[in-house]
Amino acid sequence: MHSGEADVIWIDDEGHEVEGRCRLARTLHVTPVAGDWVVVKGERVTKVFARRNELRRTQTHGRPAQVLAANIDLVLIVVPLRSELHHRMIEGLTAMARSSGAQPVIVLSKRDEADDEAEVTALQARIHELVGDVDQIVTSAQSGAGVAALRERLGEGVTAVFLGASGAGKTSLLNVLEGHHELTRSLSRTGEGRHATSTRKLYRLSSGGVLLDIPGIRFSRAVVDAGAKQPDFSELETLATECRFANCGHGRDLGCAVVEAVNAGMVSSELVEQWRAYRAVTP
Ligand SMILES: Nc1nc2c(ncn2[C@@H]2O[C@H](COP(=O)(O)OP(=O)(O)OP(=O)(O)O)[C@@H](O)[C@H]2O)c(=O)[nH]1
Ligand SMILES: [Mg+2]
Ligand SMILES: [Zn+2]
Repeated sequence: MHSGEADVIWIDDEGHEVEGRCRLARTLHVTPVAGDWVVVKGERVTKVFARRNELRRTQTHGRPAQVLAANIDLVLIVVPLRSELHHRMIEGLTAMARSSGAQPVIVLSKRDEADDEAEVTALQARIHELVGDVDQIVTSAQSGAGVAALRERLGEGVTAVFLGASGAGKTSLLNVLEGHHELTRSLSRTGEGRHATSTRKLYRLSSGGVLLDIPGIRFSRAVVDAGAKQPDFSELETLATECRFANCGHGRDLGCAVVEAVNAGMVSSELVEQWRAYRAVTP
């Protein structure tokens, strides 16, 4: 999705599925998001159909919630087996799915990195404590474990979205589901790395479903420590009121007061990262 444009998939007169980028008609009052159904006339998106549901990320300061995706049936929350458990994120993403009316499913990834079945069972029990009765699927993109079970959930007419931290293995799972070769992240020595998936992408799966691959949320350690006290963000929140756009992402947006303050050395970029991570998981 780009500003003023949308990538649209449609069926042409011969019954073939085609994909193209369309400009948005000026008269549109809703900006389409991934998962929207639209009307295209003369290569312009002229209408966005009413949404069955919206996956929303709440923003602070009474700003409108950011709609991540629409018409979602299944929210696949990808949690790698061998990492510290991101409690807040798992709870936050599950709550986000539930409040939209979509069904959350926890997808434990990288099963091959666990020592034994006991480790897997223990993690599943901890997740159950956190979020209660949510289906859990144990998978490995490397060994292919659990991929068939995942595919089964992605049948005809199902629209699903992958959510989870950057590096959790979302794109890798998509690749084994479909035999694609989308770019996956390679870990740097520090384990930090970058987002491999930089934009939301929608894939039509051979199993009949549709899967959205959304880039992961980067989590800094301080944020995810269970019970860690939330840092003081008041200065940032004040700065943010001066950004040119109300829905500023404080990244590459024009006229961003937060980025200006970071560039001027007045605010640490680490604090901004933490703040973003907090906002991303606070439903
Ligand atoms: N051992 C093991 N490594 C995996 C598995 N799946 C993914 N990885 C590795 O984990 C890293 C991150 O995988 P990605 O699929 O790019 O993660 P992502 O969730 O798409 O990350 P973003 O696009 O940044 O949100 C890569 O180095 C993968 O090779 C797995 O099942 N087992
Ligand atoms: Mg990815
Ligand atoms: Zn900003």
